[in-house]
Amino acid sequence: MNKTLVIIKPDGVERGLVGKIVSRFEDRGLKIRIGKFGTISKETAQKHYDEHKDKPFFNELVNFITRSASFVFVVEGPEDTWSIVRKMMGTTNPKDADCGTIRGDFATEMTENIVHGSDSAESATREISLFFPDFVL
Ligand code: 3AN
Repeated sequence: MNKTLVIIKPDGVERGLVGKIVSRFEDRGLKIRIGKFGTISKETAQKHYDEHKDKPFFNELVNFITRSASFVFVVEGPEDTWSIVRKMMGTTNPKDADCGTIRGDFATEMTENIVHGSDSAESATREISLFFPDFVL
């Protein structure tokens, strides 16, 4: 089995979408393996978004994801589960996201795009270790 990390970001939690979003993954046949609610620390957010540290929107990104509680969880499924989850999320910019995807159904703004999902098998391993260091992959 194969695992990936998903974050329902502060906008998704604030809008009460956690149950609906988790249900989509479960309805698809994916399993929720471990999860936690809480406000992500600045330090963890900076590590998580390290690849964007030189981008002009980096501070906005860190401030947004640390503004209130997120629901961070590990999803398990078949090979390349990260890719299944990414398709279910829709494109990064919700304006372009297809209807039927999470972003296409629940979001319109790039800055408030509801969910994060690891974008490769390597990212999934790195991000699961960052948020769940005691979780055995
Ligand atoms: P994704 O969340 O689809 O993996 P990434 O990793 O490219 O997308 O970007 C991480 C986050 O950074 C996005 N969720 C989005 O909120 C923000 N972001 C990406 N590109 C831009 C941009 N050009 N302007 C503002 N925010 C951006």
